[in-house]
Amino acid sequence: MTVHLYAHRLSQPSRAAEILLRELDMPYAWHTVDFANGETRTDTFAAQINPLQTIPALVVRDTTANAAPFALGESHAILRYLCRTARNRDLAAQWYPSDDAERCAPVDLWMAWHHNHVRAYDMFHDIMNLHFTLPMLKYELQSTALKPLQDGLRAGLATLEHHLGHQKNPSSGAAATLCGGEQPTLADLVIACELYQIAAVGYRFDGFPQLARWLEAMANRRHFRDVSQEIDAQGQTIREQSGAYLDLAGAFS
Ligand SMILES: N[C@@H](CCC(=O)N[C@@H](CS)C(=O)NCC(=O)O)C(=O)O
Repeated sequence: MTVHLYAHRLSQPSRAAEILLRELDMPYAWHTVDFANGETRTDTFAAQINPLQTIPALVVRDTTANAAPFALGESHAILRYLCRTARNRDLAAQWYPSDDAERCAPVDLWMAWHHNHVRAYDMFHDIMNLHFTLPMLKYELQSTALKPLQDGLRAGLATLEHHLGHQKNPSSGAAATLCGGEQPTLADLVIACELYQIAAVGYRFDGFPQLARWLEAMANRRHFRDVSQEIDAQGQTIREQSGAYLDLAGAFS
């Protein structure tokens, strides 16, 4: 049985899936999908990998049996599937306590919340567009394109800050986690991957100290760090070439 991950390191939900595979110590075959150039929109991809035409996508192939491969799209479904099938049950239960309805419910809650309140305000592409394709309109677009997204995300950041401030700190002295446990869960993972995307280009969260500490703790996990190297490099390039025209560091101070 081989798990194949179709993904890209510059895609937030792709990184969440890859980080989890590593955290759960699950072997996997990696396939880079050039989503920016339409590879997910090809007939082959839709027919064989993911009819929803997005990454990440997971395909589990059993080479010993004649069974059709099991294919799955949507990062949240993939993350839950990995936790449900991982050999190391204790480790999987830390990320997604599926046998404990009360502990699992807040993980599901924050995962559901993530798509509408954090992912919806993805600013990375607008920053890239500002920088690469519309150099003469940078200042104007900062206010028309980025400001509404920043304002939308700020409300979500405030919710997270308030929530984290009311979570008990783990006995280890580490940063609080979203669902109150000693270890992060899938909820922490999906939201951290999303926010890290804009941290990579220089956004800081100084006005949200609990959130900043929580994100730093997530970003310092070994697998998170390793899988984030490409987004770090991409973010740095954009940051260096953008000069000071974008107020990234001060936007959430
Ligand atoms: N809700 C989906 C979102 C996936 C998504 O937006 N993936 C982007 C890359 S970050 C993609 O595949 N885009 C290709 C396209 O839209 O053609 C998930 O969580 O998996």
